[in-house]
Amino acid sequence: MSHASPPPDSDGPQRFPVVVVGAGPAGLTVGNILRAASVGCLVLEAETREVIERRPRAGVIEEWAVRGLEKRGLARNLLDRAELHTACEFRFEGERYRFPYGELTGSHHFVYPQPLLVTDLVREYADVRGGEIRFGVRDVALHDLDSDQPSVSYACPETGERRLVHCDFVAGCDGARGATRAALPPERVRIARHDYGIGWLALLAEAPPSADCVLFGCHARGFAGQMPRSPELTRYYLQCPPGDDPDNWPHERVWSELRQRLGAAGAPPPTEGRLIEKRVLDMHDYVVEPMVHGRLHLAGDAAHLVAPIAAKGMNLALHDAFLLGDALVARLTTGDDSGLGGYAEACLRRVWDYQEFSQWLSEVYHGTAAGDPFRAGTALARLRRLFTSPTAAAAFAEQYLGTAARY
Ligand code: RFL
Repeated sequence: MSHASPPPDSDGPQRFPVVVVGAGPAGLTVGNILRAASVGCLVLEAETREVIERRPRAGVIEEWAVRGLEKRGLARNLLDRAELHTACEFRFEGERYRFPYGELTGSHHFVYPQPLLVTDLVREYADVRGGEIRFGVRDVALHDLDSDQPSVSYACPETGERRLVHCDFVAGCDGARGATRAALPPERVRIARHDYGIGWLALLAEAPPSADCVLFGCHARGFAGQMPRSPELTRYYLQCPPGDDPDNWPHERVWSELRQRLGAAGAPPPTEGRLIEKRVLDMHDYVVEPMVHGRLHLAGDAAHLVAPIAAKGMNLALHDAFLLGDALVARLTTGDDSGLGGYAEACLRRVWDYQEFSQWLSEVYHGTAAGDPFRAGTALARLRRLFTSPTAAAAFAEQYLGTAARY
């Protein structure tokens, strides 16, 4: 079996040991791990390179994930430029409560915008490690996944002609709206889904953060969050009805709600700035089980979505990618199948743990605004417990940072 990438050939069928569908954090990390072991790999991406390098999304990366990137030579810029966060602040009942998770766990969060990470990963994959990548592909289709000779076809962006690529394995890393999940036979797949019945208006403001850490405002008007992204850029969230129209949220209304929901004694109000992103996210989670069908292995949002309530999605995507990349290398270089055999189970333990934490945290964030005095009472009890019980605080910190010794 050849592990080298074949020369680009625009016409006839091609062969790569691995085809990765999707150039997000998961797909590019898998690709980089494969290339570091000289395993041939083709990444197929629906968007252009410019689009994937600019798409704003996540920012909070857990320390174990950064160490995983570092171990694979993928964290140089991140370690130079990311901000380290060691605390967050809850605001409720008009007061501010700082939660020093760094002191409780000895671990911290890295704040590094997802587009910068994707830019680093695509440069390393394509320009340094010589990985093949095709941007702008259309209509990706997977074939013969339960044979040992699967293939992937796609429409070429320039000519519209269909191209066929033979491979040994397909990595489905094409996110929540991709094509690979649909290739799982419906009778063999279980999709567990949870809808929160809540929307979040996700905002990016050209303004410095009003505090040096993440803020969670648990308010009777609804949740508000502040996530610093850089000295000039801040992400804000405002709870809103699911399916709300972002046009219902003009500049004045956004800043007025942020001031009220994040307001607390002695706290400076949020610094206003131009809103460069404004979209409504309907909060939902799903988990696809199994994550594997024949020669197809799903990773990241293609396999499981966690609403951004606890900032976990990209971390899970990286966790999957580390396991899948290493397992494919072992299989393709030494014939060792054990990593692939245990892949889904090893991913899903952390996935379900993070899902449960997101649900717990959702009630903390949204319970006070549920219009139900009972839920408001229990949400406030959960919040107060974090600041009165060291045991509860330690457990929260462990879940927030993903530092449990075992999942
Ligand atoms: P991605 O990043 O969606 O990448 C998938 C790639 O596949 C391409 N694609 C296709 N390519 C070929 N053919 C097709 N048919 C294709 N369909 C799609 C897409 O163009 C894309 O390039 O998935 P991946 O790699 O699994 O990574 C997942 C993360 O992006 C996601 O979980 C996070 O962004 C979630 N998330 C956060 N996660 C964190 O860990 N920390 C955070 O602070 C955090 N903040 C967030 C977030 C997600 C957000 N949104 C937009 C839901 C904040 C927000 C607002």
